[in-house]
Parts: sequence; structure tokens; C-alpha cells
Amino acid sequence: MAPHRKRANPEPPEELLDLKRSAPDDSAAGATGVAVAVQHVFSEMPVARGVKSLFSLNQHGGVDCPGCAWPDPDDERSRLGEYCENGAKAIAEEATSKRLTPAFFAEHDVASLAELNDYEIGKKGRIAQPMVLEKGANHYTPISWEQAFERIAGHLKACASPHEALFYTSGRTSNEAAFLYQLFVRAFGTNNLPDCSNMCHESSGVALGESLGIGKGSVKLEDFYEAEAIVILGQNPGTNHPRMLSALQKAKENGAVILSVNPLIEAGLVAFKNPQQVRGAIGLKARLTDLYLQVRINGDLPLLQALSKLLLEAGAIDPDFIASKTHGFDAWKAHLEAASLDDLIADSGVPREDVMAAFELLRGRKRIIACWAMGLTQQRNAVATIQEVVNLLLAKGSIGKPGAGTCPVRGHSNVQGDRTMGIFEKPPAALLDALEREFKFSPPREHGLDVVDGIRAMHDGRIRVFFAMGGNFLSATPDTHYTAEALERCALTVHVSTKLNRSHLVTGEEAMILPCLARTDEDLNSAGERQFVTTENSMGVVQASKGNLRPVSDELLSEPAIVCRLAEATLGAAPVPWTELADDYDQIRNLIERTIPGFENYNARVRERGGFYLPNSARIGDFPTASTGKANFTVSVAEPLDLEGHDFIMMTLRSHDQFNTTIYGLDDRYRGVRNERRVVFLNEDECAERGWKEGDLVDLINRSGGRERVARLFIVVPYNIPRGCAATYFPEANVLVPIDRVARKSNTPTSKFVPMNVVPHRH
Ligand SMILES: Nc1nc2c(c(=O)[nH]1)N[C@H]1C(S)=C(S)[C@@H](COP(=O)(O)OP(=O)(O)OC[C@H]3O[C@@H](n4cnc5c(=O)[nH]c(N)nc54)[C@H](O)[C@@H]3O)O[C@H]1N2
Ligand SMILES: Nc1nc2c(c(=O)[nH]1)N[C@H]1C(S)=C(S)[C@@H](COP(=O)(O)OP(=O)(O)OC[C@H]3O[C@@H](n4cnc5c(=O)[nH]c(N)nc54)[C@H](O)[C@@H]3O)O[C@H]1N2
Ligand code: SF4
Ligand SMILES: [Mo]
Repeated sequence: MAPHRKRANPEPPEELLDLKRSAPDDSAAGATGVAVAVQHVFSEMPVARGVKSLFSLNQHGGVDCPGCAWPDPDDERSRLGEYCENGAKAIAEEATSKRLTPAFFAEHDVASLAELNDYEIGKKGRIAQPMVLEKGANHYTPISWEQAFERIAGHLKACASPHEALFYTSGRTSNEAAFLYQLFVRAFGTNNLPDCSNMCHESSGVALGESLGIGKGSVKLEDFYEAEAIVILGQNPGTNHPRMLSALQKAKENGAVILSVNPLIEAGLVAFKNPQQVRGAIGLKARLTDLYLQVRINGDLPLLQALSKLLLEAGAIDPDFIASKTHGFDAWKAHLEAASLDDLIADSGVPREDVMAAFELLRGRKRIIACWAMGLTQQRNAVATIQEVVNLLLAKGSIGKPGAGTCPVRGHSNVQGDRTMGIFEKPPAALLDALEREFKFSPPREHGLDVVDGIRAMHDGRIRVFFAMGGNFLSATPDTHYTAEALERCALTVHVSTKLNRSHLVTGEEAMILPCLARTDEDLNSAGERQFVTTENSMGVVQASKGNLRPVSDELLSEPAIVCRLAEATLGAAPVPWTELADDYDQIRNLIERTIPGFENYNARVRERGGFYLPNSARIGDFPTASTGKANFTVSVAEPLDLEGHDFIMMTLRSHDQFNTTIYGLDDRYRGVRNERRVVFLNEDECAERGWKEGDLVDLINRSGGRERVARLFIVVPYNIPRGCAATYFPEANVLVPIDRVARKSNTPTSKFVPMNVVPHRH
């Protein structure tokens, strides 16, 4: 750590606002959603800019929403709003006309900026020019792009080995930028390419790869309209994928039944007032969930096994599909036959009558879609649970035909595309072979570091340079204080960013912020032509995104330009003509076409309305698994609940007013929590038994792996949540998420299963 710098607090400040409570909502969206959306946009920018940004959102030829990865309809799109409340908030956040000038950084030192909460930090505006934090300095000062690239290149070249650098990616980065970035990093000589997926759907990728031979989901949006049943596990679409509710509504109108599996009764899953329909806007609700299974945290695996056991016993399976397409059925069947139904039901936490009702709903239905998100992926046995979802679908013959299949609902708008482009610390040999063929260099073959192992490596002093393409590494990762120490041991930390965040404040010896264009910004090449980038959504559709707003500063560079200039400064013009590429994204797409499968005729096809679908083997009933060449049933043993001596299991969630670590506002409207984020939801009866009342101030403590972690100053909110379970918001509670509790095989932090105790707050 630099000798003289004042240390910035890595955690959001311990401060309370003024909690207002109301009963949780029983439906999502509706007119309030629209009003809130518009209010967010117009509080950040002039009306004309706001209108321009909203009208191009998710339109053909317009901007792909920088919010979540939910797909747009393939067919005609409504001129008046193919977006949701949270899409509008994402736009408000990035298209804001407020900007952070050098004067701002001269006025505030890094330690005092860290005393602001994340909401306040985000509201400061867009970063307007490259900034450097010199060794020992307390203030960021301006630096020219030229000098910035020279300085970073100097640090990279000073590494004793390329493996002393770590290159993180968040999931908003376009295909073009991601492709160039991984190419640069591999030409530099390492596969140290951790990404936000490591904390997100990594467990899905591993599970689906082993079971079905492809790490992505198999369904298209249209499949929702043909499904007979949709099971939604560990996902809160009303907040995190709001336009999924329109798809669910349509599915329901076409006769699908919907089962929700969640420890919380989430408003968006219960019912929906579609703001794009007159009925919804005037408040008429469409009921969505037919059966709500309120599992205990991580009770999903035993629940799925109980349901499969019942389906097997009833013969409600598809023997032809099982015989022709799968492997391992007999072992799986034997395993479930030997298991005790009573134990499985008890372990799931779901009342027996609800399990039986779910069985009855699934029994006669053959076209089933299973959707899931972080409630399943961020568990120690996440891979096993997701494979149990697949087992059930396989037994029902419910993959590889219309109206059926797997739907891991992805988070960031291009997180899936970034992986397709090769942002992966464990690259497949075929990708490296293709790079070697095309670019005539030998890419490193040894696996690189993922997020958790990268943090450990920094902590051990094995990493000199940390470079982040987007994201907020400090606040998004587990064990905030441990991660802060890790970052502080680097010689240089660099962030390519749009907005200020806490990762810019807790840094290596030297630090830089490189401000980039965002999705909505106009991206002009040297001839003054507007360039577009491309992204891949959660269902494998690749489409164009063309920004149309004037950037807040002339000093912003696009992400592809930043990669090209850094690459040139570090490696020179070989093996890739970097400068030419930054000026013509069609050329980048030509290189992608030549090295990544599925992108034939990329430039032409992505210019067609709605883009194109990437090939998907599982969608067409082909399961090229490495082990057997068939779809694999897998046997998993439900594990005993391991609280490591603590009283509660805590899940860390998103409120309705945030995008990951970006805090749009202070309300979680659907859960009836307003103007506060430092809350802990606890079971109502347990609160009564322990004498805890709403508003009591508590500290939360975790002692996993012999290290004490304390999250101080939280407010008790008695809530409808299973006994022994608790919930807090991410990132305030990340200080408690132990770095050493990770999912097996995927190494994902178990952010939905944090053992903890609640004690009265100590001043
Ligand atoms: N507006 C908005 N949109 C977003 C994001 C955002 O922050 N804001 N983030 C984006 C990203 S990167 C992602 S990954 C997705 C995240 O989307 P989600 O996965 O929906 O996000 P979480 O808030 O983490 O919610 C997880 C849900 O899982 C439930 N859950 C927790 N533990 C369990 C369990 O053990 N079993 C079951 N069955 N359920 C459980 C919780 O009650 C909650 O409803 O959203 C994306 N979209
Ligand atoms: N406890 C807990 N921790 C979690 C989770 C959880 O559920 N619980 N969820 C995990 C999940 S699913 C994820 S995906 C990660 C998210 O981890 P990250 O992706 O690292 O975090 P974000 O908060 O999405 O990053 C926000 C920052 O990205 C920058 N940014 C925004 N748009 C752009 C852009 O267009 N270009 C560039 N270069 N920068 C941009 C802005 O500076 C902004 O401050 O967090 C994980 N952490
Ligand atoms: S559902 Fe997701 S991608 Fe669609 S408009 Fe809303 S935030 Fe944007
Ligand atoms: Mo995510």
C-alpha cells in the first residue's frame, strides 16, 4: 500500500436513512412503474435527450437495452416502449447529462468520496476524462490518453510473467470489444480473464455443459407461448427481468401453468399489471403463478428430487426420449427410488400438499420450461441442483422440442456474448487453435484465474496489474475487506468505466480511470460515420446496437478503441492491425466470423432486422456431451444443511431500485421497503420468539473459516420468509460473504447461502 495515502473505506458507510414500511405488493409494474421510469429519465437529462434515448431503446436500428439480457420479441416491436421501468432506469443512469470534471476530483479526495453511499456516488454523473491516482496521492488528477496507455503498457511490460496481470470483464462489454480484449490478453500471454459470470451463471454453464453438451439455455421466446408448464426457480423477474412478465402473461393466456419456487413471495411472480396494455395501465392484474412453492434457502435440490421421484413412480415420463437421447437414467432412477420421499419433502421446506400439487400439475404435461437465476446458481451445490432441474426435464422428454427446455435467465445485457467471444479463464482448445491459425501466435494453453482465485492471487502478492473492463470488482465480489486488501497489494489498478464507483476508491499503488462511451452514446469513427456494436441476449440472438446520444465529453473513447490503443502501446502492431480495427468494426466482425463458430456472414446477418440466432444443439435435441455424446442424467445426494454453527442462512438480493452495485434509488417498492437499504428480512414468528421488533438495530456476524466478518447497523424487518432464513441487499452485505465458501466445480461465491448470526447493534 502507498505510504501516505489516506485509506478509503471499502464498505458503504454505516449510516441509516429513514426507513418507511408498507405491506409488500401483490403484483408488479402497472402505471406506477411507467411513472417511476419517466421520472428517473427526466431527472437526469434534458427532455429532448430523454425522449431520444427512450424512443430508440430495443427498437430495430436502435440501442440494445443496457439493463438485463432478456430478449426482445423477434417480430414487430411496439413504437411506444419495448422497455420496462428498470430499462428506463438503466438509461437514466448512463445517459445522464451530469459529468464529473477534474475540478470535482480536485475538490474531493478519494477517502472522502468513499464516505458517500453508493447511491450518492452514482448520482455524481459520467466520468468525463482519463484520471490517474499517483503513488501516495489522495486526489485523482487528469492524464492524457497517450500517457495513460504508455503508463499501463509500461507496467504490463514490467511484469516478470504475463500471469502477473489480471483482466476482469463485466457483462456490458460489446462482442467487438470483448473479442479484441481477449485477443490482446492472450497475445500478451495469459488466460487470466475472470468475468462477472464467475459470480453469476458459471454454475449453469458447468452444469449444462456436463449434462447437455452446451453451456447455454435452449429455449427461444416463442417457446414460452407454446409451453404447457413453466417452472421459475430462484429468480425475481418482476425486478430483474421485467419484460419476462409479458412473456409469462402471454404463456398463461395460451394455457401454460406457472410454478414459482422461491423462499420469498415476490410480487412480480404473483401477478402482473402490463403497462403496455390498457387493462394493465388502469390496474387490472393478470395472475401469473398458479402454485407457489415457498422453499427454504437451498431447498431446491430435495424438492426437485421429490417431484422426480413422484413422476417416476407414476410413470409420467417419456421412455422413448430417455432411450434414444440420454445416458444414466437407470442409476438416477435407482437413486431416487432409494431416497425417502418424506425426508426429501422435509428437507425442501415446502409443505407436503404443495409438493403433491406441483406433481399433479407436472404429471400430464409434456412441454415444460424451467427458468432459473441466482437463487440456484449461488449455492455450494448449485451445479448439482441445476443438473437436477435438467434430470427432471430429461425424464419428461422436455428438451429439444418446441415449448420446452432450459432457460437460465442471464444477468448483464451481454454477459452471454462476452463468453461466446472468448472471455473465459478456461478457454476451449478449439478457440485457442482458431486464434493461433488466424493470428499466427501461440496463445497460452494453461488455464487462467477466475474471480475468486484472482482475488486470492492478488492477496498473496502474485498479481501486479489489475485491469477491469467495466464493473465494480470491489463491491461485487465477496468478503469486501479481504478483496480490498487484495486490490491494495497491486502496483496498478485500472478501470474502464462510465460511472464512478467504489472500486475506483480502493486501489493499488497507482490507479487509473479510463472513461468510455456507453451503449446509448454515439460512436463515430475517424470519417465521422456512426458505428454500431453487437450483443447476444439470453436466448442466443445476436443483434446490433447503435447509440444516438451526443457523448457528455469529447474525451471519451469507445471500449474497442481503448483495447486497440492499449494493445498497440503494449505489443506494437503485430499480430493484429489494432488501429485499423478500432476505426472499422466491420473488420472486427470479420475476424470474429473467421474464429468463432456460428458467425458466418456476420456483417450481413446482423444488419437484418432483429439479428440472428446462434446455433444451439440442445434446442434441436442434439446433446454432444464430452463424456457420452448423449444427454446425461446425473446422480446427486442432497446434502445436510450446514450452518457452520450459525443460526441463520442469509441470501443477498437485489432491491427493485438497483442494477447490481449501481443504486438507482432507495426503494424496494414491491417488498414494501422505502428509503433504506440496510435492512435484514427475518421470519416473523422467529422475530416474535426472540423479542425482535421492526426497526431494531442489529449487527450481522459470520465466522466461516475462522475469520470474523461483521456487517454493522442493519434494521430488522419481520417478513414472510421461511424460518432460519434471512435476506439482505447486495452489495451492503458482501462484507459477510466468505471468500472460501464457493460452489463446487464452478467456484462461484455462495451469495445466497451465508451463514450468520444476529446480535444487537453495538456502537
Ligand atoms: N433491475 C435489475 N435488473 C437486473 C439486475 C439488477 O441488479 N437490477 N441484475 C442483473 C444480473 S447481473 C443478474 S445475474 C440477474 C439476477 O436476477 P435474480 O437472480 O432474479 O436476482 P436476485 O435478486 O439475486 O434474486 C434471486 C431470487 O432468488 C431467490 N432465492 C434466493 N435463494 C434461493 C434459494 O435457495 N432457492 C430458490 N428457489 N430461490 C432463492 C430470492 O428470493 C430472489 O427472488 O438480474 C439482472 N437484471
Ligand atoms: N452478495 C452478492 N454479490 C453479488 C451478487 C449477488 O447476488 N449477491 N451477484 C453477482 C452477480 S450475478 C454479478 S453479474 C456481479 C456484477 O458485478 P459487476 O459486473 O462487476 O458489477 P456492476 O455493478 O454491474 O458494475 C457497475 C459498473 O460498471 C460500469 N459500467 C456500466 N456500464 C458500462 C459500460 O458500458 N462500459 C464500461 N466499461 N463500464 C460500464 C460503471 O462504472 C458501474 O459503476 O455481482 C455479483 N455479486
Ligand atoms: S427487461 Fe431487461 S432488457 Fe428488457 S427493457 Fe427491461 S431491463 Fe431492458
Ligand atoms: Mo449477474
